[in-house]
Amino acid sequence: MGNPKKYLVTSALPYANGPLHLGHIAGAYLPADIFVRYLRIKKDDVVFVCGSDEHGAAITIKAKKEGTTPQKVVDEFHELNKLTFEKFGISFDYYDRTSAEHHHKKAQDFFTDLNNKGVFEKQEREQFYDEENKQFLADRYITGTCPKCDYDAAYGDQCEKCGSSLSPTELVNPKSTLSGNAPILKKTSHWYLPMQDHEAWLREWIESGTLDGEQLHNPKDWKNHVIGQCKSWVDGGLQSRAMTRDLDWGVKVPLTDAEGKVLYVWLDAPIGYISATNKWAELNGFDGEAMWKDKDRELVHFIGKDNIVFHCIIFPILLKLHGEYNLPKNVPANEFLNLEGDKLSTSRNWAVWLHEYMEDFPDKEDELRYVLTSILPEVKDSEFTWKDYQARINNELVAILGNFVNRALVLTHKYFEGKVPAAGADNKFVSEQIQKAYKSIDDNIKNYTFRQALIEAMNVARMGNKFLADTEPWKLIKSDVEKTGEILNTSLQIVAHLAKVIEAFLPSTSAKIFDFVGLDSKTFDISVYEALKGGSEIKKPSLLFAKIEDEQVEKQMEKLKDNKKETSAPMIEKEVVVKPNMSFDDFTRLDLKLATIKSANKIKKADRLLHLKIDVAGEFKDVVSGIAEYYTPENVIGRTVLYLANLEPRKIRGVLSQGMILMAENNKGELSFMLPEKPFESGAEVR
Ligand code: B3M
Ligand code: ZN
Repeated sequence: MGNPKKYLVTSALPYANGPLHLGHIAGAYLPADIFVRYLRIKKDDVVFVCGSDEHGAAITIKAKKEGTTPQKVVDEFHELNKLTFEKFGISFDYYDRTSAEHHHKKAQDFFTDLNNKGVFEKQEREQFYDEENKQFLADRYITGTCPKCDYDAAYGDQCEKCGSSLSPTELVNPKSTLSGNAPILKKTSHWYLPMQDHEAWLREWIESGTLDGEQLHNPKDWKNHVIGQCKSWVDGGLQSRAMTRDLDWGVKVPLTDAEGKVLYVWLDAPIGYISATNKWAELNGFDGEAMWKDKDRELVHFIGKDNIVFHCIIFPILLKLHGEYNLPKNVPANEFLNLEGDKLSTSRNWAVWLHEYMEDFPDKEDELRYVLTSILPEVKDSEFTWKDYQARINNELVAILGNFVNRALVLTHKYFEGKVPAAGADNKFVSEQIQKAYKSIDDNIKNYTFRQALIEAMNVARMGNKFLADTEPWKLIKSDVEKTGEILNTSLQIVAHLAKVIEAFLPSTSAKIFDFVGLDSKTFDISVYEALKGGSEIKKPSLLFAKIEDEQVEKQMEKLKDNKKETSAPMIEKEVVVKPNMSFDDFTRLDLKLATIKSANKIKKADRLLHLKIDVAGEFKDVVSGIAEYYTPENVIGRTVLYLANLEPRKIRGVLSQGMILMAENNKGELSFMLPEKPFESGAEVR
């Protein structure tokens, strides 16, 4: 097995502003988990850390939108995501959170260290500012059209479509996500990282894997699309980038002349990897800092492609400037996972949420791990569909893996009372195939080609099925019991090794099979073909997988469609219904009253409109109201309603509409009247 190798593996810290969907899982978590589980099986020395990213505009915008505090948002989603990862079997050694005090301290120390080294330039520059909200607009507070790919919902620091790293002033048609207004420019001071000073060594490190004459990695081991992205940024010229922000949520800049400023979230979050390692180390009696500095420990970042610039350019610059810390040995970023023919989108709710999956399909985490691993977007975008989910489970997990294990075990019970029959001589081919499978799984996992690794593992089950089909022990039993026993012995050895080859991919299933055959995965020796000795007992198996029925996937597809929000431009400001404050004086200008609907009539050729006559303390008014899709005239006559009396009168379809009936509208666009809690006379004031 060789000397244990040392690894430090990270998965991107998910923003604690929402739940996890399958795109996240296929990007940065499942591949990392397979990799780590596999290294642990090989008895390598590996530490696997992650945590919630709890700072930045992703969080504060969400809090504003929900009318709550950033702390409440991160508390909710940190807990939910941590639990969901656990249920799904993502085996982090430590799941941290960046709001933790130890992280704030680490991030501040890191910043102070760099600042003392003089690496930042404090500069006063003009930045976008929302006058209505009195706030500087960085990162997700500003959107506009990406100057590189024309995507119309690029953020101020990054375009998530093409991955470009941007500064707000590069956006075409910039708009504040708070007010929707075009921003103005206003001066503010920040600490800038002159990234352009680092182009030369970055280019060398990316293209040849060398730094200061030392070979740190082989660029051939990196994915082409990762190197391609990095090269094009460096070739395009790097720019100085602000490492601080004018915000009140985040890690405070530890300087006296930095009142009201926090660290840029993309400075703070990657340092979270170090904080998490240190916390884990502290709890387990190790030295986390030493691990980050140990030249023999390989640092591997699993991320989605939209995070490449931060992990391959910005964080390496910071690590190198800090000194001593290792640079990543590899950053095997994945591309994007699409869903049922469309891009995954949180704002349009076009996603399969992992916590909902775990509720709808309890204990079926291995089924999802299998399907996702089979379609990981390793080198190009890929697609999840419920039909494919069903087909892969029914045709592969049930028909191949489950079927083989079940047949081998059931036949052993039927013919040999559940005892492993004696081995024959002729199993060289099978034993060679098993060793070949171990070898190619090893090659593929180390190459981050997990899809192929899983195919190689499943080939062991395929071989088992073919072996049974070729030898037909259910027929042979009638004429040759001894030979039948030998066939089942071979089949059971395949079952045992099958448990091992699938272990990193399907941990629960692997554990079940090990339990059936009475072996311990921890002491299992892959080099020994005869894993099961003749005469040893095996358990009666239960079924490993159940078929997924049509109704189950139809239900999921309906759920997706029902929950989909139609928005023409999937921009964040569609979600952000945050209106600027108004003065009390402004509020008192609203003349709000209760009114009673006396008559209602449809308006010709206007499907949405009703012409209402309302009684306001004995006075009759005409109002044209857009409620006809939800209410018939009969349904509204006699209702008491909330009425805005002093809206400028307006002629609508020939009727002079005097004011407006106020309705509540939910996010599906459904309407509801707002009725007084007790019967009140019309004309009562609403304040
Ligand atoms: N939270 C971005 C994301 O969730 C960010 C990753 C941080 S990794 C240090 O896509
Ligand atoms: Zn772009």
